[in-house]
Amino acid sequence: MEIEKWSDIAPSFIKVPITAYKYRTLIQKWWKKSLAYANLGDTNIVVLGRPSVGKSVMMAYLYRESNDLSWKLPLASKDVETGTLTLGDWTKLIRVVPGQDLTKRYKGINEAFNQHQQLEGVIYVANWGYTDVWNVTQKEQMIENGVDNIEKLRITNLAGELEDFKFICKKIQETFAIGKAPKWLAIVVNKADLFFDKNELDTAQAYYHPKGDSDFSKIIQQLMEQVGEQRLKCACIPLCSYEKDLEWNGDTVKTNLRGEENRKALAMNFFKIIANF
Ligand SMILES: Nc1nc2c(ncn2[C@@H]2O[C@H](COP(=O)(O)OP(=O)(O)OP(=O)(O)O)[C@@H](O)[C@H]2O)c(=O)[nH]1
Ligand SMILES: [Mg+2]
Repeated sequence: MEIEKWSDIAPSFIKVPITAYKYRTLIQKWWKKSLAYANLGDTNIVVLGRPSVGKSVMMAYLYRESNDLSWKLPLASKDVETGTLTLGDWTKLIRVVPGQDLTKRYKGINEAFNQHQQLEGVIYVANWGYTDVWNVTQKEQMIENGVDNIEKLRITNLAGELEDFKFICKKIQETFAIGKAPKWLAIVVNKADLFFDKNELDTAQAYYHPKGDSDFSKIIQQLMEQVGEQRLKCACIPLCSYEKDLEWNGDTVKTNLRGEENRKALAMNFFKIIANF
């Protein structure tokens, strides 16, 4: 379903201006509903990904909470975070599974995939290797072990992401065997502000593309072969939830989104794809 080049989504790179308001009404309909009943309900959409890839910040952005002046960046999540999003006449219950706390992580994954009856979609958050490490001691250890610049950090993160994604795909595959399968899988490639360059965006797209030939693409293809391509829709989507430089051992990658309209275009593209699954 996804044909657009990532660099064609953002106004900065395209020659003909897109209809900026094309999806306006669609966006207006997304909001966070009262959490009053949320903790009781079954998960419709589960958000997964390694620690610090930006899951909580992404949800705050999609809920438009992060626009609030009093909003602060969250710390590492200690528990599953529940929210709801409404689009038109449907409301979806979304649960974000924390990356760091292994017990809570496995519990969250197990609940969404094995216990709940209403799982429709899986959002796997990735970020092209631009992941910082929450734990200071772990960070120092990595630097000591030679991961001393951002390029090396990216390589380490991408390897970790492959393993993590493989594990999640195995879980998804198992849901098909027990008749609780989700209908779609979205790979959100977050922190696009750190690789917001025409070539790098398109290189990242090729890497995460369901039909590509990267190691990541191959994991998706293997899953599709196992479950049947018609039974699980899949797309990868670039996003920026928050603009921030990435600093690692004195090496810095600057946030470079070149204007708020690019961020909006990415968000609109996200909503368009999710709404059409
Ligand atoms: N440049 C940039 N940084 C981001 C973006 N989104 C998140 N970050 C950074 O990534 C950090 C981690 O984001 P979180 O959303 O807390 O990460 P998480 O995936 O929820 O991590 P866990 O709670 O450990 O599972 C934030 O504190 C920001 O510094 C983004 O779109 N761009
Ligand atoms: Mg979190």
